[in-house]
Amino acid sequence: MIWNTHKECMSADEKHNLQSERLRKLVSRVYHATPFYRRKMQEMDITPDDIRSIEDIVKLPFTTKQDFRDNYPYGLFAVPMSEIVRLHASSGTTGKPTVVGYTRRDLSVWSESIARCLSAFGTDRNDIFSVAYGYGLFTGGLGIHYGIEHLGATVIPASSGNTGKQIQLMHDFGSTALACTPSYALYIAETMQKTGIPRSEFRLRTGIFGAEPWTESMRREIENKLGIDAYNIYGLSEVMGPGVSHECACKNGSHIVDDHFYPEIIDPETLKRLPDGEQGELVFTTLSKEGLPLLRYRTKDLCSLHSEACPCGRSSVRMSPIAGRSDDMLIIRGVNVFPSQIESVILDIDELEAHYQLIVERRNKLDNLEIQVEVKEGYYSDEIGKILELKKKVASRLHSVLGLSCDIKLVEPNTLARSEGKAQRVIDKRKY
Ligand code: DLL
Repeated sequence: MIWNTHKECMSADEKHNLQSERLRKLVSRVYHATPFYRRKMQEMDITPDDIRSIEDIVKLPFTTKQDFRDNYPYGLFAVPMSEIVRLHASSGTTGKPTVVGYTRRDLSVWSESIARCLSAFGTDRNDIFSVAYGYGLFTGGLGIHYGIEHLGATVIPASSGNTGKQIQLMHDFGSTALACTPSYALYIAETMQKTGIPRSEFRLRTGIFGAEPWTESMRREIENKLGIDAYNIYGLSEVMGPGVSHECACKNGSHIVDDHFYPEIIDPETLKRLPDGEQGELVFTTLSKEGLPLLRYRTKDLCSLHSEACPCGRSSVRMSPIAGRSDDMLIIRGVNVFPSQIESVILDIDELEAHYQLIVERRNKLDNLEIQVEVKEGYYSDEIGKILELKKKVASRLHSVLGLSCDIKLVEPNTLARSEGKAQRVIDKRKY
């Protein structure tokens, strides 16, 4: 089913007019309400009058995660705090998180976008959704939650973790849809098989998976193991959260909600816009957001855009699956991790050397991050108690910064391989 036929199946002309009008209003709004953008536009010698149609978007400045850091926490907001009704946050490149704020109207656009996704997945008000994305500062749980309510379906706010209980809830409450990261879905599937409860006692039909990259082979594995139809949902906190794009029954790329989020692909080196079909860095302009409107936000996600007609009838531009990132961000169990965050924790601990290595692998279907770090001469001890104590300290500091537990392996001084060029800090052994 199509949730909003008028908006999702617009003709190219109608879409062009709507996007152009929204862009004009947006630029005028940020110019007057956000000193950061006014300054950037003045530096480029442009005013809102230079922006007449959506094609003029290439004249506008880019926004990056660094800009969030420089304006932490609320410097990019375009409304007074009295208009902001919700905050979320995601990982920044160092200690400080990226803070995002929503007005009441932003939340309603968000719910509308999610309702469009869920309809495209073939779910409706008769469905019962288990939401096993994390609730809290992460946008996954609450974002999808309110979209499900907007659809009129039933939501079970299970949040992530406690897999045995997840399975019991899905079984007893008759969940027909599961929303979580694809890697967690695989783990749930395996645990489900171990419980011995026959598949016929579950009503699960649909999976809503995203927040991390996954491949067709992973989709097949999840679909076979859980006996469901699995769909991709994409999004990022800065732009809104989940629901920026979604697959439809054709599973041939993800439709971008492009009346609200205008996509471009650029070459990450030259910053020049690339034509449809070419892979590059995905950039979004939030055409209607009030709280935190963004001009040309560089997502660092690599993919391509496609605007040929889709048999489902939606006329929105589609994006290919994310092929990688143009920065070093890792996604571990759905949590975004920058190696620089780990480095700054290590450098802050007196007993540790700045020599470390991160090893990411999938154990038992779940991502595992092992941090190997050298202990300074003089602090390394044969006494098990002392080493355990240091390990506990490192683990707890890292947990508070990353929001993720990881395995810490303290090693003797001068044992990690030294590199003669770029240090290879990250060994990612996962196969998607
Ligand atoms: O992960 C929002 C989300 C929640 C999307 C639940 C889907 C489902 P952030 O924590 O800000 O927001 O992380 C955003 O995650 O730039 C991508 O690199 C990656 N990502 C998100 N969805 C997908 C996906 C949420 N479907 C970052 N495929 C993005 C591949 C994804 N990567």
